[in-house]
Amino acid sequence: MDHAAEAQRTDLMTITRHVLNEQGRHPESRGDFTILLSHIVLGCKFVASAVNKAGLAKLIGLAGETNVQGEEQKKLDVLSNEVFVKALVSSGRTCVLVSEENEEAIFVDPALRGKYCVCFDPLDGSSNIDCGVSIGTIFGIYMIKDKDNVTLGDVLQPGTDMLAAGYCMYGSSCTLVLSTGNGVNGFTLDPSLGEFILTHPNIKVPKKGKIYSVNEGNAKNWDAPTAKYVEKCKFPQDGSSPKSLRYIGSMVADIHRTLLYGGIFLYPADQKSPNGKLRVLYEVFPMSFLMEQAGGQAFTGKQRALELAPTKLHERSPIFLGSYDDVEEIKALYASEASAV
Ligand code: FDP
Repeated sequence: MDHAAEAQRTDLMTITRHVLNEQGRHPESRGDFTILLSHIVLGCKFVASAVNKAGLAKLIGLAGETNVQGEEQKKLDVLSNEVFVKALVSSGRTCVLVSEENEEAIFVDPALRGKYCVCFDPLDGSSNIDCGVSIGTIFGIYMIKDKDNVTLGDVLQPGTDMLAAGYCMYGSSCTLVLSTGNGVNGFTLDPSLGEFILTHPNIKVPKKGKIYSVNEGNAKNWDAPTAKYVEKCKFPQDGSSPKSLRYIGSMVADIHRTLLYGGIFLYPADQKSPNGKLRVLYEVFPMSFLMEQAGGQAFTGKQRALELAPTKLHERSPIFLGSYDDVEEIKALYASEASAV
């Protein structure tokens, strides 16, 4: 019997144990973050179970409402949002919440307030729900600046102020990827234990990838650097092989693949959407934080994505993120266009 392998199988690193270990790096910490995270994990487990049962329980389909972006809202979106808002408020550790599904920020009742702010998209990739494609929850966590004067400014902080970010992907397995600012770790839900177990320690995105990921249906409206970059992916002039195209159209799934296999994910600006499509607070920032923590980069076409200073809750931004070298290439194309004008 291989005793070393056996010991590993029986010494399970759950997500709570991992975060408690991380807490050791901050001797002043009193466990508030661990409690907050355990409520997020509960929300993820609930949504994972609802997604698995969706077809059976008739949860898929329209709920007859539209969300703040004017998109059709699905029943699963509504349910997931309710679950996360309740889980976050009841943690007693949050103060301001921003959800993709709520036009206004939620200011937690003072009696239940804690020091954290959470921006989240409870169920991203909703157009994929009805056909069973992977979808996910994305979240970013900040600290309030002044507990006696809580304002919208607490959630309109630049991404560089983020304390932690993560996503949970509801796919062929349920995977939670988390960074608390000290690298990126992936945990897979063991349904028999009901626990997320560390399965992808210290994720590093390959320095250069072989995949590009973009909605090419928008190509006619792209700006010149994006169009040139995608052309280079398909017809490289340096003797390298063309890149493969993979686009799921569900940000969590496309970013998860990019983190593990490398490459680049692009949702650029175009003539129809000058600010791109993806939302800064609960899509661009958390994913950029994770990508940087994994050794990659995230760029808006103008600047490092995490340095954006959002002024509106549901603000959008173009985004290019992934392997370090691949993002360098698109940065160079934007820089040469800027120097040409
Ligand atoms: P969805 O509209 O299905 O909710 O911002 C949401 C998002 O999906 C992302 O998950 C995804 O990356 C992107 O939009 C897909 O947009 P396109 O359909 O325009 O490619």
